[in-house]
Amino acid sequence: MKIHNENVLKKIYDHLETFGSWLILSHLKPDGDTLGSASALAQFGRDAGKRIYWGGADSFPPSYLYLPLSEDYVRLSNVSDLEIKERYVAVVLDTSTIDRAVPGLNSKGPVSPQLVINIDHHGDNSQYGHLIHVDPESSSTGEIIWRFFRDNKIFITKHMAEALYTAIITDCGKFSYANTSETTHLAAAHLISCGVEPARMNQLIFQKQSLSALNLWGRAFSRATRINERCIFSWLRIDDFQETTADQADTENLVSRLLFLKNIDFAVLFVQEEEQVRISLRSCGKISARDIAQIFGGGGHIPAAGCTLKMDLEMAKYHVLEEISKRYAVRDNCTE
Ligand SMILES: [Mn+2]
Repeated sequence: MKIHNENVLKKIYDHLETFGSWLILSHLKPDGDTLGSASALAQFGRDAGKRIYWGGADSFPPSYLYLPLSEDYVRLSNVSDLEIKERYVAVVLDTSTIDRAVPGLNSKGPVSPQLVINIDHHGDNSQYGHLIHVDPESSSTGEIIWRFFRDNKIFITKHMAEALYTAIITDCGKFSYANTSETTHLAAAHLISCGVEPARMNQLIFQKQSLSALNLWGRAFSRATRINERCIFSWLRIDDFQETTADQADTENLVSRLLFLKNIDFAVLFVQEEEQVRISLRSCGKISARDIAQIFGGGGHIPAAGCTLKMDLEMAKYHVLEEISKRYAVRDNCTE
């Protein structure tokens, strides 16, 4: 289904204009897309004379500190932490469900937002908020914000362009994932015309791995095991992080790297945390990563999804791998 978004983006602009204060929210475990989109929107708001607040439930990942206005980001346990007394709008970016944002958005207290705008590209977005724009055909929320600027004839400065470029290239795997479209490339081309230098951005975003992270990845790679001919999995224990002095953020993109293997179209990474296991799923074949994640209470996109299980590592592996094997068995029986 093709959703016609242009009018919604104009409506969002009109509503934003009526507020003097904006609270921009990024999702839990913030990634390049939610942060890059927020940085670009925050810059636009600030330049338009708005009072800008920017925050999220988790701390700001150090690797994205180059993003403009990152110094304004505040870690929030509740929207009311900021005690914003004036009328304000909350814009939630790249966040599929309200519980991945910041608690308190739905409250009706004196420091609650008057309007909640939900801008996202996750197909399983739960449609929360008063003004909703969900476009699963966009590679990234950054691509949607780029369209928002373009459709509303907003001038994109070099710094805004760098933030949007960050959002787009991190979510489309440098234009390599199935979500990459003609529009993704058009957006990137336009951002380059606004001053983005691709080689410099690549260096800022991707050429920054620490030796600790490299050692951690090495452990995951050395354990990589096939589930069947087309699926592969690996895992990391809490000890691995301690022994390599890597941290949880160092697992970003690791699971996608497992898909580089020949003839592999599904990859799973299990990361043990205190009392739970975080599971990242990636697919470039016919099995939906999101379908598997949803069985275990998670979500995401068809090619990239995740879930968290409150159990030990071995049990988590057992349950998730069994589900994947079942899916492949059913598919193979149907099609071959
Ligand atoms: Mn995204």
